Amino acid sequence: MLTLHYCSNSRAQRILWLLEELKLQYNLNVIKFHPSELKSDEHRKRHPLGRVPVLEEGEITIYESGAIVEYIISRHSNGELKPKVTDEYFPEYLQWFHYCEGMIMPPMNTIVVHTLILPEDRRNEEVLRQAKNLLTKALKPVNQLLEKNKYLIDKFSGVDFMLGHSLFMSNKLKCVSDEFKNIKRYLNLISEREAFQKAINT
Ligand SMILES: N[C@@H](CCC(=O)N[C@@H](CS)C(=O)NCC(=O)O)C(=O)O
Repeated sequence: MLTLHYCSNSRAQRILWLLEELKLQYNLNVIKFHPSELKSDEHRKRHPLGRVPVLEEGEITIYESGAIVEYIISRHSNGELKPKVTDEYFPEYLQWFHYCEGMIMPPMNTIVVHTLILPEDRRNEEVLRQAKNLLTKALKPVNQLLEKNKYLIDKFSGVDFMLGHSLFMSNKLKCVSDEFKNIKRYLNLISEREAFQKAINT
């Protein structure tokens, strides 16, 4: 049985969304987004940094949201949600899958730190301005991509759980300007999915 260690409003939503789309059976362990639970000895045994998401299956414990998405798709999706290596969309799949943690999340993390996490007297306006600027630049090619594609690659795929969710988080932080019309259209599209709604409302 799969067990997902989960916090609301976090990257763990990516995994819950995927489990729901695939209609898999799973246990959900909801953890409070607070050091008392995330940094507990119990949770640090699963993730040495005390973070989410973490997935367990039998003796296997795996963290890093991208690795978890790949693991579930490889072992539990019956060939769905990922192009074959010989498929023309395979390179695009890899690129946009990794663009999420590589290009979107670093400035997003800085924005979260300097708007929500640090006490007000330690927030830095200049650092925040640079991070917002960087995020806007990183979103531009995604907006262009969505000019030609309904989903992030030709079909609904693992990229949507990763990059798609990071677009949702960016928008929630009010970092997707109205000029990114294709991203807004895409966010409306994924919002119609029942599995996505379940993930963002848990
Ligand atoms: N690259 C990791 C990032 C994991 C991560 O930073 N998760 C955040 C929630 S979105 C967390 O657990 N933060 C708690 C903390 O930093 O104490 C992944 O994709 O899984």
